[in-house]
Amino acid sequence: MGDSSTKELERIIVEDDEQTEEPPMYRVVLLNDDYTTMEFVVMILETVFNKTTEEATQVMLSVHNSGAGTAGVFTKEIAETKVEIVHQIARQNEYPLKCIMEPA
Ligand code: TYC
Repeated sequence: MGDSSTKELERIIVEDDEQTEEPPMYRVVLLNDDYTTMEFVVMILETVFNKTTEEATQVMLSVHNSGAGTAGVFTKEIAETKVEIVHQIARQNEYPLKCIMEPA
């Protein structure tokens, strides 16, 4: 194969890679506090982050014991929406529960 067709193959491969590039992902991290109930955090993890009760309980306990923990990893817009929804439901229920997002 000639040098120019190798270059052409490389160009096609690079172009293909660029077209299939994954979007940047963001981790939504729940923060511990002393006032939000464990039950409420489990409910949030089940309803907003689609976790089973067992998974939700594990994440909640990990946040409770270590200060923070991952609720999930999402594209930017979905992560932003989930953070807003958590804060909105927490506010409505007068809990100080906070979560943040960070590049995954
Ligand atoms: N620390 C809280 C308690 O003892 C429970 C809790 C867990 C709160 C996780 C927030 O993100 C959190 N009631």
